[in-house]
Parts: sequence; C-alpha cells; structure tokens
Amino acid sequence: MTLLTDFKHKQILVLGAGITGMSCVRYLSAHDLCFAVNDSRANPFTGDYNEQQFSKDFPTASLTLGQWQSELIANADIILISPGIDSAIDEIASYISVDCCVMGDVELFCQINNERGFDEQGKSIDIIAVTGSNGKSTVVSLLDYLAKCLGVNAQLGGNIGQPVLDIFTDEKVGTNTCASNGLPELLILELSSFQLETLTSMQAIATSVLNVSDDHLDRHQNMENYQKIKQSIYQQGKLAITNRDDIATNTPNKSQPILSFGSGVPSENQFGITVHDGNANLAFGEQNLVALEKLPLAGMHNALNYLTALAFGHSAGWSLTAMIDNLAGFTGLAHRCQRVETIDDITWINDSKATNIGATIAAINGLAQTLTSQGKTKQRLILIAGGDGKGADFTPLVKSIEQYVSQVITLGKDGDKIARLVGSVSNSSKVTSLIEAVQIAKASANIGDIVLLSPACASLDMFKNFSDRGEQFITAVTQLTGAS
Ligand code: UMA
Ligand code: ADP
Repeated sequence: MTLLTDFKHKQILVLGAGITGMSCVRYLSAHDLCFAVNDSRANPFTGDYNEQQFSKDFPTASLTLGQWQSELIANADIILISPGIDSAIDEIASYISVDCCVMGDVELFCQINNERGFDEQGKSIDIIAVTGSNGKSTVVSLLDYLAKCLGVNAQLGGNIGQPVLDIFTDEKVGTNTCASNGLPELLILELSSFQLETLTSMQAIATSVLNVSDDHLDRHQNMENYQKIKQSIYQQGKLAITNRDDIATNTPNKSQPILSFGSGVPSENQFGITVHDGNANLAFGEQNLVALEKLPLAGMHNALNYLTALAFGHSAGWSLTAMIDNLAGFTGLAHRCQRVETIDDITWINDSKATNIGATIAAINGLAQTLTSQGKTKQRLILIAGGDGKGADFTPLVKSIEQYVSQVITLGKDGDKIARLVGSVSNSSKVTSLIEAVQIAKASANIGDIVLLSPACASLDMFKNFSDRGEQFITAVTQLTGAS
C-alpha cells in the first residue's frame, strides 16, 4: 500500500496554518484527502487571505482557529505539525494518542520521495541538506545560484521560506515549471532545528551542520539537546560535510565518509584557506582556487560559507573550475551585513538577520578588521543590539564587544540583559525604539565610524520579522542621514 492510499483511511490533522500548514493543506487537497486544520492563532494567514477564502478554496476541510482543539488532536491518526509549534507543550502533548504519527512537512516529503525511488516508474529527487546556527540561507542560496550557472535543474526548499511539499503539489496540478517532467533533479534543502525534530526519513547525498552557537534554547532547553538535534541530519545522508573549526559540527558516526572545511590550511581532500604573499585564498588540498579579495562576500564567516558551498557542489559532482568561475556573481542576501547607502560618511550596516549571538560575533569580528586609524583618530564600531534572545546566554558576546565595540545601544525584550553584561566593558545606552537607536548612534558617530545593527536576537518582540526590522532600520537611517 502506498503512503497516499494509507492516508485515505486516516484522520489527518494539520497543526498550524502558516506557510508550512498551508503547503500541507494544498498537498492534501490536490490528492483528494480529507483533513482538519487547527491553529492557536486567531489570524494565522498572511496578507489578505482569510477564513472565507480558505472555505472557498478547500470546501471539504474543517478549519478551527484561536485555540488548540484537544478533541481534534486526540482523534488524529496523523498530525502534520508546523515547525514553529512545540509538540511538547501540554495543550498538545497530553492529547496525542499513542498510535498517532506526528510528522513535519519535510518528513512527509521525504517519505513520498523515498517511495518514488523504489517505484520503477518514478524517480526520486536527489537532496543536499544544510543546517547550522548561521549561514544556512547564504549557503543554500549560493548553491542555488551556482546550480543555475552550471545548468543543474535544482530547486531551493525548506526553512528558506519555500515549503517542500509544494514541489509535489505543483507536479500534481501541473504548475511546476522546473523540468520537463515537472520535477527538479536536485533539492537544495535548508533545515532548521525545528524541522529536524520531526525528520528521520531523509536520504540525502550530503548533509552539513555549518556551525553551532546558542539559538532557540527556549524550545530546545540546553545546548547538548540543540546540538544533538542538529547532528541528527548526518544519519540521514551519505556524506557528512563538517567544519574543522567547530567540533560541535562533527558527525557522531565515526565510519561515515567526511569532507571537511575550515579556516586553516587544508590537507589532501579538504577545503580550507591558504595565505600566499599576504593574500588569503580558498583552497582544496594543495590546489589554490581563488583569492578571497576577488569575492564579494566579506569576512571569515563568508569564506567558510564559500568553502561549504564548494564542498556540497563537489559532492554532487559539479566541476570545481566551473563553480569558481561563477562564485563572484553571487552578491549575497538582504539584511546580512549589508551597507545602507548614505551621504554622511558614516558606514551604516544592516545585519538584521543576526538573530543569535554567533551571527553578531561574526559581524563584529569581521567588520573590526576593516576599521583603520587616521592620524590620532581611530575609526569606531557602534553596535545596536537586542530583541528576543530566545533564552540565550549572551556572555560569549562580551569578548568581541570589549575588544572592538566602543558603544552599545540596546533595545527590545532582552536589551537590558545585554546592557547589564557589557556595561563594564563598553559605553551602553538603552532605548525603546529603533528610530531612537539610530538617532543616538548618529549623534555619537564621527566620520569614518561604523554603526552596525546586529541584534543577536529575534525580532518578534518589536517587528513582524527580521526583514521588517531591517527595512525599518534602512528607513530610519536614510531619513536621518540622507540617501546617496
Ligand atoms: N504558531 C502559533 N500557533 C500555531 C502555529 C504557529 O502560535 O497554531 C506560532 C509559532 O509558534 C511561530 C509562528 O506561529 O512563532 C510561525 O510558526 P509556523 O510553524 O506556522 O511557521 P510557518 O509560517 O509555517 O514558517 C515555517 C518556518 N517558521 C518557523 O519555524 C518559526 C519558516 O522559517 C520557514 O521559512 C517556513 O516554515 C517554510 O519552511 C522562518 C524561521 O524563523 C524563517 N525559522 C527559524 C529560524 O530560521 O531561526 C527556525
Ligand atoms: P541562517 O539562514 O542560518 O539564519 P543567514 O545566511 O541568513 O543564516 O545569515 C544569518 C546571520 O548570520 C547574518 O547575520 C549573517 O551575516 C551571519 N552569518 C552568515 N554566515 C555565517 C557563518 N558561517 N558563521 C556565523 N555567522 C554567519
């Protein structure tokens, strides 16, 4: 019996009606399956979409909003749970029956994909999968860019914002433009720790944990647990791509084939960095690939992102030369250490996507290398940070701030925590809005200084999301300083 035939006899509940939940709804509906949907939010939809439109689009599906429905949860045989929902909370966990199968959308996608691999008529989609605390979106987007340059029929999916089930839904309803048979050859998959919690059936060509630093500890309780969830990606792939600079990215399976990257000089069959005549290069074994100064993404963290993408491409059989030829064409993603255009000779950097301490440390350390001294005046780095810390311990930030930051402006739910920690090593001021933060930074910055928005926190306490925070920063900076 196929998975879908089995589903016809089951009570299916979709928990969550956000991006993921709605992709499950579209998939189930395209395959004529009956299901119910429950979201604890009164209005989980994006844009103008609403309950009336939902009823028109999916007339046979029942939709309950505003609170968890214990009866629906208790009666479900299959629960398709969205990543943002913690299935361990009492209102859900205590009602799930022992026979119920709780899975995420990526798990369902992988089960269907594996089934297609066994079926001689069908063909499964190859998968490369990336997780880690930081750099996921940059690495998968770079890989997607390279795939396009090299003529590989690939598609991005997962935490980057493109739910994977849409690939099979689009094939079913005939809207996939990707390939002649309606499917991509390769899925470049970004996975969050939330998605990995419900994933066991992926069979990827290669997987990687890019790095591990404090994040989402409000959900995963402690670092040990968080690291274990991240490392569970390795048992679901053939090749493990690991970071030599971060032992937390090692695979627990000692006999698994490994390809590694790191900031040191690479040994044979490793990716790394070499320095010749003062110039740093990306390298593979003894082979120098390209000088870092020729590539647009700055900082050691981005050098590592380049190396990871090359390692993944290599594992998929792409030519190293062809990848290197195209590497410089990828200019990065918005809200990741991007310069705001102004005319005030102060460098304003929008790094709103820095939602954890690892990203903020990478930004501070990277930008500090660009600060220079002119005569007696040394350029300074002013940091704007704070928001929802998601239970993180901010202590590791202190060293970088003490070394490189002359003033910290804090805001948001956990702004006080940061201010208390750094108060003894740097000037700090607390504000209640991003506009105020920009005003204070402008008042104290001199020509040549850098003002960095790199919050080390999620944005949801004050903004719709990290993009909204980044856009509001750009608007405030542009209004106050004038655009070029
Ligand atoms: N929520 C409720 N009640 C519900 C359902 C959700 O309160 O009934 C809350 C969640 O706790 C969460 C929010 O609503 O705060 C959104 O949760 P969701 O699971 O409905 O989110 P989706 O809209 O389906 O988007 C999810 C990912 N969101 C999360 O994991 C929180 C998106 O990643 C992802 O792009 C999308 O699926 C497609 O795969 C976003 C994210 O912030 C970018 N990810 C985190 C990160 O990168 O750090 C993990
Ligand atoms: P993710 O998808 O994992 O959140 P992004 O590529 O969106 O990663 O980048 C998020 C933040 O992390 C940005 O502030 C970016 O500058 C920073 N960053 C990117 N790559 C790395 C890395 N390899 N190590 C540390 N920080 C990084």
